[in-house]
Amino acid sequence: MFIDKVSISLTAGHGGDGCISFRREKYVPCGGPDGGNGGKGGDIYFECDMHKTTLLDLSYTPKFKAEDGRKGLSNNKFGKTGEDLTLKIPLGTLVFKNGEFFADLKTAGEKILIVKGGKGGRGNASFKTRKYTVPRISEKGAPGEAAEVNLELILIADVGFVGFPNCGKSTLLSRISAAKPKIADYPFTTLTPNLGVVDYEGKNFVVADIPGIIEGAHKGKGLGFEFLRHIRRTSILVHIIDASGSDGADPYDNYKIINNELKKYSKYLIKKHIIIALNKIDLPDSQKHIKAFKKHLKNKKLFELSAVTGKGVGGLLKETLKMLEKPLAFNPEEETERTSVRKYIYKPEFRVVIEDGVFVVSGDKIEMFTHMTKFSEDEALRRYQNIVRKMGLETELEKMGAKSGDTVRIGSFEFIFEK
Ligand SMILES: Nc1nc2c(ncn2[C@@H]2O[C@H](COP(=O)(O)OP(=O)(O)OP(=O)(O)O)[C@@H](O)[C@H]2O)c(=O)[nH]1
Ligand SMILES: [Mg+2]
Repeated sequence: MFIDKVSISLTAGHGGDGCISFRREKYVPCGGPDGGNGGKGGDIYFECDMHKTTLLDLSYTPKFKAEDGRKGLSNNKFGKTGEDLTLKIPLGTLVFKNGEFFADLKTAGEKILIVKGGKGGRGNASFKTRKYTVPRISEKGAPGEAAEVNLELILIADVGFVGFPNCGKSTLLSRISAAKPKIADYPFTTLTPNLGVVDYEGKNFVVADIPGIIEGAHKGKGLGFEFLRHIRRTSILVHIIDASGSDGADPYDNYKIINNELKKYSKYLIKKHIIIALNKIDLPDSQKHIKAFKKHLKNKKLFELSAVTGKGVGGLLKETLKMLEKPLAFNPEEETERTSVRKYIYKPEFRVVIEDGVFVVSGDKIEMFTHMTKFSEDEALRRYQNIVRKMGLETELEKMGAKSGDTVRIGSFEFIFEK
C-alpha cells in the first residue's frame, strides 16, 4: 500500500542515573568516591533507504522510543548507553519536527538525528575535587528529547506521466520499464503512483506514473490532486493523450483541460519540459483526431505512438533523454524546498508566573537541572539551592511577592518557599 503522509511521535532514551559509592578495599580504610555516571539515552535517526517507496510501515506504529541509558555503578562503572533507533524512510521524504520544516532527505544512505537521548547523570566520582574529596552527591539522568514528527513523501523521479484517466499512462510505463502497474479499460485504474526505471541506450531515468487527472483536479476532484505533488520534483512531464478519442471527447479539448489543471495546481509545473505524446495510434479513429490536433498546435513537436504495439515509443524515449540533458530555467526543487528561517529568540534563564497562588517557574536550563537533581541526597539539595540562588531565582520570587510557606513549582516538582 502506498502511504505518503504519516504523523508519529518520537521519544529519545532517558539518561541513566549517576551512582554514589565509595571504594571498599581490604586495608584501605577510607576509599575515595567511585560512583560511575549513568549512560546516555539512545538517539532516534531517520535514514534514507532506496528500497523503500512508501511510509506504510511507519504508519503502523504511531509512537517510537529509543532505549534508556542504564544506571552508573560502583567501581567507576559507567552505565550502558541506550541503543539508538534508526527508522528507514524512502528517498524524497520531507521531515517536519513539531510543525516546522526540519529536513528533506533525498540521498540514499543519508542519516539525520531527529531526537537526542538524555545525558546520563554524573556519579559521585565526577564531583570529586582536591578540596571536595568525599562527595555524597550524584545526578539523575536527563530526559530524552521528544517530538511530534510529520513525514511527507514526494517521489523522486525524472519524468512524470500526466493525462486523463484511461489514456494509457500505465500501459506505457509497463512497456518501457520493469514496473508492473495495473492496467484496465476503465478510468482510475491507477490509484497510487507507480515508479519505473527506464534503461534506454545505456542511460537510466525514473518515471512516475500518477493517477489520471480530470477537470477540477486542482480543487480536489478525482484523485489527481492528491498525487500531483509527486510530479513536482520531475524536470520533464510527458503529457499523454488518447488520440483515438475512445472516451468520446475531442483529444485537443482533453489536452487543454489537463494543461489548465497543471497551471492551476502550480505555476512551476508548466515551466517544466513538456513532451506531448499522442497515444493509441493503432486504433482506427486516431489519424483523424491527430490531423485536427496538429492544426491547433502547429509549432509544437508531437510524438505519435502506441503503447500497445510499441510503435513510436523509441522516438519518445530519445526525446526524453535529450530533454534530460537540457537544464530547466528554474530549479524544480524550488517549490519543494522549505527552508525555515531560524529566528534568534532571547530566552531568559527562567521565567516566573503566578498561577492560582502557585509560583510557576519555567526555563529549559532550570527545569533540566531540577529534573536531574536527587533531592533525597543532602549534598545534592545544597548544591541545587546554591546554584538556583546564583541564577537569581530567590530574588525574583521575593520580587514577585513570594513569602515563606508559598508553593513554587518547577517542571513537575513542587517546593515550599522559605526565605
Ligand atoms: N489500442 C490501444 N489501447 C491502449 C493503448 N494504450 C493503452 N491502451 C488501453 O487503454 C486502457 C487504459 O490503459 P491504462 O494504461 O490503464 O491507462 P491509464 O492512463 O494508466 O489509466 P488510469 O490509471 O485510469 O489513469 C487499457 O485497456 C489499455 O489496454 C494503445 O496504445 N493502444
Ligand atoms: Mg494507470
